[in-house]
Amino acid sequence: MAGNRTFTMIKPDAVKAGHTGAILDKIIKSGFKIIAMKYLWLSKEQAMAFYEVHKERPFYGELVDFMSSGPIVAAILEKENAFEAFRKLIGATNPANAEDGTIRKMFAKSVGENAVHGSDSDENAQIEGNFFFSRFERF
Ligand code: FUP
Repeated sequence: MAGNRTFTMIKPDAVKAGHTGAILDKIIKSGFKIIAMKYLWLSKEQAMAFYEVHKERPFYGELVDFMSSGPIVAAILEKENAFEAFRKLIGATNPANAEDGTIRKMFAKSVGENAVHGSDSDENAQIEGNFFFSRFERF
């Protein structure tokens, strides 16, 4: 089952720009089922904890500031080979390198403000989903 689930966030840039509905529509039409979802505003401390794996990277401070700059949508998604299928749907980290039709190509502004997050492994999908959702919030 773990291999069939991934975790995503619609980031503050995309929420602010009014793309939440269009992005959710694209996710659902691409065959992902929403297992859990919430709309929330991360504190700086929560963003720091979520991105702790990147704490030595030069962009960590900017990333934390950006991710706590406005509300986001967090969700657990289900589909066969979920994390790989979803990474394909969102496209490259830098939207300049993302393929046509991908979410980042359509909605992202830059490598920092790149509209969506998608887990990069089954293990991280589970860790990240658990960061946001209890078992009573999954359907
Ligand atoms: P991705 O898995 O595609 O989200 O990309 P990474 O795990 O490499 O990076 C995590 C987040 O850090 C990205 F979504 C945006 C941010 N980032 C930057 O701000 N600058 C960079 O050079 C690389 C990543």
